[in-house]
Amino acid sequence: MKKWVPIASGLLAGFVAATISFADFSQSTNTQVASGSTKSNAEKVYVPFGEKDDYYLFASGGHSGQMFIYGVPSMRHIRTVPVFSQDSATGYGFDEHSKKMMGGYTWGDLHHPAFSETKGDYDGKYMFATDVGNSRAAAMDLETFTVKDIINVPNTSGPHCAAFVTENTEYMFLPTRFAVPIGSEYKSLDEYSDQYRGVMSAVTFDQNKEKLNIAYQVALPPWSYDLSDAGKKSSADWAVMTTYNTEEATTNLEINASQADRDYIVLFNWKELEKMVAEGQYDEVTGQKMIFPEKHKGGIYLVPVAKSPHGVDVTPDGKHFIASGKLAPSMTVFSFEKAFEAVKNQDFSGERNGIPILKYESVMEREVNPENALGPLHTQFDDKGMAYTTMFISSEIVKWDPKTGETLDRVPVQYSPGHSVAAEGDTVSPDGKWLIALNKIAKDSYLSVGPSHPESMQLIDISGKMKVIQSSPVNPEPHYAQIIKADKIKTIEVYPKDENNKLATYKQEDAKIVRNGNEVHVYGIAMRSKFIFDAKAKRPDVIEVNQGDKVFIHLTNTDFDEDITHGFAINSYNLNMEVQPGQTNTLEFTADKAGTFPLYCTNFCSALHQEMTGYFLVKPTK
Ligand code: RUQ
Ligand code: CUA
Repeated sequence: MKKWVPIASGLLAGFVAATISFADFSQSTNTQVASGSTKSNAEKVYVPFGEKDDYYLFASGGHSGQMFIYGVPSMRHIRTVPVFSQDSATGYGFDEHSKKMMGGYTWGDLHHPAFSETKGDYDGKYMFATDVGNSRAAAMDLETFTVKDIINVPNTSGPHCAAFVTENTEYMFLPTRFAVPIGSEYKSLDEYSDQYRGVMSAVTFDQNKEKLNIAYQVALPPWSYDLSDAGKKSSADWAVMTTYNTEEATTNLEINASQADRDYIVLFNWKELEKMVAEGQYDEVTGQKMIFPEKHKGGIYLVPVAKSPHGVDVTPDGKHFIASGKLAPSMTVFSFEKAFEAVKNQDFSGERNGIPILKYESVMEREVNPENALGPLHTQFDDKGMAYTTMFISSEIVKWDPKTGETLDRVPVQYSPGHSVAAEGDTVSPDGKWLIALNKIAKDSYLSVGPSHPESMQLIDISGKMKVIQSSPVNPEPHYAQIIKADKIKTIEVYPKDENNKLATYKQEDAKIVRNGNEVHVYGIAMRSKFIFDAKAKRPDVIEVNQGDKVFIHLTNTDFDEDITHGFAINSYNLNMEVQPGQTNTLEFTADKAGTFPLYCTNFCSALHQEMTGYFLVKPTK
C-alpha cells in the first residue's frame, strides 16, 4: 500500500504540515472500504438491468464546465450535460443558440449546482449553476436536460459562492470571489481598499421566458466571498455568506489573508434590499442598480467568525447557520433568532465600510470541535436534523448534533473530501438515506491512468451507522452536487411541434434552400435515415454554395420518436450539431474553404445510419 503523501499545494498545505503527521492517516486506506464491501452492501447499490435508480445526482463538473448526472445508489454515470464549455458530443457551443448563450467563451469552471425550489424543497423544474472561470450563471431545464439561458455577471469576477436559491427561487445571490474595480476598469492594486469592490448580484429567473436577469447589485467591501446559503422557514428572507481576506491583502494571500483572527459572515435580508431598490435607494452604475452599503443603509450585517471560514450551511429548520473554518478546526453554530434580536437591539461592536458588525457572543450558539477532526468544510443534513461535516484534512465525515454539539459517528473517506451531498440534504426536508463524499483525491482507488488520478465520489449509507459502500471515479472536479428524488423530474420524450418556429421544416416537400445575395439558408430535414435539404433538387441531400457564402443550416428532426437523435457534421469544417427528436437547430458559418466535403449524421440512428450522408460542395471563387 502506498503511503499517503501530503497535498503539496493549496491553502491548507502549510497548516497541514504544521499540525499533523500524515503517518496517522496511512491507516485509513482503501482496505477499510474493501473489508466493508460485503455482499449486503453490494445488494444495496445493485440496480438490476431494466430497473432505475431512486435518485439523480447532479455533480458539478468543475473546470470541465459541465454537469455530470449519475444515478443513486448505483452510482452509474448517466449523462454529461454541457453548460459552460463546448461539447462535440452534442454540438453544444457549435449551434447558434448555444454559441450565442456561451458569449464567446469556450470553457467554464462550474462549482455549485442548485435546483429550483418551491417552499424550500426541490421542485424538479430547473437547475442553476455558476461559472467561476468567466463569471457567468446558467439555467438548465429538467424536461430536456439542456441549458436555456446563460448570463454574464458584470462587476464580478468568479461567482464562486453561488448558486444557492431562496425558498421559492425568488433569487440566487452571486457574490464575487475576486474583488475587482466596478466596471473591471484598470486600477492600481495600491488603491485596492478604495477602488476595488466585492460586488454581489441578486439574480432572478423568469420561468415563462426562461431568462436570467440581474435585479440589483450590492457593492460589498473588497473581500473574497466564499460560500453562501439562503435561509429557510423563519429565516427565509435572509441569506448568509462567508468571507475571507477581510485583511484586504493584494498579494501572497496564503499568508496575508490569514492574519486576522476573525473574518465575517455577511448576513442580509433580501426582502429589505428589494424594498430599498423599489424605493430608489441605489446608484445607477454600469447599467446596474447598485446598492452602496456605506450610503444606502440597512439590510446588511456582519457576524464575526473564526478566521478564513469556508462553508456556511443553514439547518433544515431554518433556525441556525453553521460555519466551518478552513484554518480553525471548528464548526460554529449561529442562531438566526439571536441575530434578529441583535439587529433589533442594535447590538453592534463596530462597523466595516458602513456595515454594522453584530457582537459574536450575541449571535453564536456553540463552537463544536470534534476530537482530532481537521479542516471542516461543508455540512449536510439528514431527516432528523443531524449534521454531516466533511473534514478535508483528517479525510473523514463527522456526524454530529447541531443542538448539543455532540459527535455521533465518524467514517474515513478516501481522501480529502471537499463537499459532501446528502439526498435532498440542503432542503427543508432531507431524506436521510444516502450521503456522498466528494473527494478531491482518489489515490489507489481505481486502475491507474498515469500521474493524474480521477476524483472520487463515495456513497455512504447513513440510515444507521455510517458505512462507505460504493465509490465512483469522476472527472475533475465535483465541487458540489445535489441529489433529487428521481420521481420529481419529468422529462419529455420529444420536442413538441412548434408551428410558430419559422426555421422549422416538418414536411419533406417543404425542405428548401433559399439564396439571398451571399446568404444561403437551408431549411432541411433529418429523418431515418437521410437528410433532405432541398426536396425539389436532383440530389436532395446535397448543399452547394459559393466560397465566401454565409451559410445557415436550419435542421429539423422529424422523427417524433423517443431516442431518435440525429447529428449533423461536415467533414473538415469543424462543425457539428445535434438535433433531438422534434427539435430544430441552426448552424451558422462562412464557407471559407472551397472543395468537396462529405457531411454525415453523427448519432447512430438506425441500421442505415451509415447511409445518412450527403455532400457539402463549395465552388471556388476564381
Ligand atoms: S468550494 S471544497 Cu468551490 Cu464549494 Cu468548498
Ligand atoms: Cu441519423 Cu444517424
